Amino acid sequence: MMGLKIGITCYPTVGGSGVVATELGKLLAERGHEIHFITSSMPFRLGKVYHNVFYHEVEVNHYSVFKYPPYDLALASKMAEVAKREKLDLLHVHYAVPHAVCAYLAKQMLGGSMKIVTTLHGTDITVLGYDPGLSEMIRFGIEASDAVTSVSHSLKKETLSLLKVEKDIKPIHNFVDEREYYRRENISLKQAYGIEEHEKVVVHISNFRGVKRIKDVIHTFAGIARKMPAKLLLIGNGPELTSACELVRELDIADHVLFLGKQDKVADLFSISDLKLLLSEKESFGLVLLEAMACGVPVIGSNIGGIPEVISDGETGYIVPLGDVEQATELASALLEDKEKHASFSLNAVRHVQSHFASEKIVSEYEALYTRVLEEG
Ligand code: GMT
Repeated sequence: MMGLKIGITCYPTVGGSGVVATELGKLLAERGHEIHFITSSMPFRLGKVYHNVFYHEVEVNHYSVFKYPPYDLALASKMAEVAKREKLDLLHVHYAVPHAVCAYLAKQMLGGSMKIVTTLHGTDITVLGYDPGLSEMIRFGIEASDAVTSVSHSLKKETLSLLKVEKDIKPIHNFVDEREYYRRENISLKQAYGIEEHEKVVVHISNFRGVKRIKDVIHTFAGIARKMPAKLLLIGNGPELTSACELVRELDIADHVLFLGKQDKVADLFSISDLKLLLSEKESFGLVLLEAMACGVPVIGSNIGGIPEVISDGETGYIVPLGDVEQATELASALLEDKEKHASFSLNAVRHVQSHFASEKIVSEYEALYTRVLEEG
């Protein structure tokens, strides 16, 4: 395929959508495309220098006439400027609002010929889509895009039924970079955290928003810790962190829970973990499940959103009804106690990621979509 010039806009510093957009940009660059990140700050996963990856910062001026600094207008203007100067073939934006709407504005500023690909990640639909003040705008952003993808079939279904859009939405699952996510031996890290060799390690990573139901994670772990020596790694930061600390104290399991805050090199932490819990009430995909499985960590997730598309129930982990802490505890304990079963789940998890979510496969799907959009003229 001929090298394309692609603009990418995402929220660069937080969350799975920023990770996916950045990783996609890196892998596209490695395949010979020229990538222009148009974002408010440097994408945090960029890692190294690429000769064909550029970063264009969106600067928002704080003029006193504006009560609210106009980020959306600054972004649209930067998109138009970069697209014109660099002769971009298309803009790939992550999130319908505001990014698809800004891209549409940039397109109009350029005379209407630039192509827009929009990827829906979840929060733009499953949270913002329910806000009557925003839903029309989200629908507009979707319809105005030349192609729209969703990170799961479930998100596509929810978008179609909630927003009644007519646009064809193509589900393209998320992926992980296999060069970063693999299991490595790291006994010294375990020791450094004061985790004994015989202790089981349960892990949860999120932005600690209400939708992640951290309390269910803590209650499930408390049940596990009553049955076997175990530690819980809580990784991340967010609004529910304080109440999570309180619950840990109330349940008298403070000696078993390590709050690690935000961490970048999570593959190292997955490599010392035996089980990952993601018991959210909303999750369009659950990228962390993929990251954990790629590192050979079996996962337990709730039966909502895109989670059942990621976990192979009874093979790479388990899917439990939302809020069913008892079932999660029972399945987790049984798996952690059964060495043979755990080893086979661990192997299945790695293989499942390789066969369904390989970066090669997923990036090719995006490339095919770009080609189609550009051929449509
Ligand atoms: O989960 C979050 O709160 C962050 C959010 C984001 O915008 O980064 O994640 C969404 O996109 C991820 C990448 O596609 C998905 O793996 C997450 O499931 C999705 N979050 C929700 O749907 C709540």
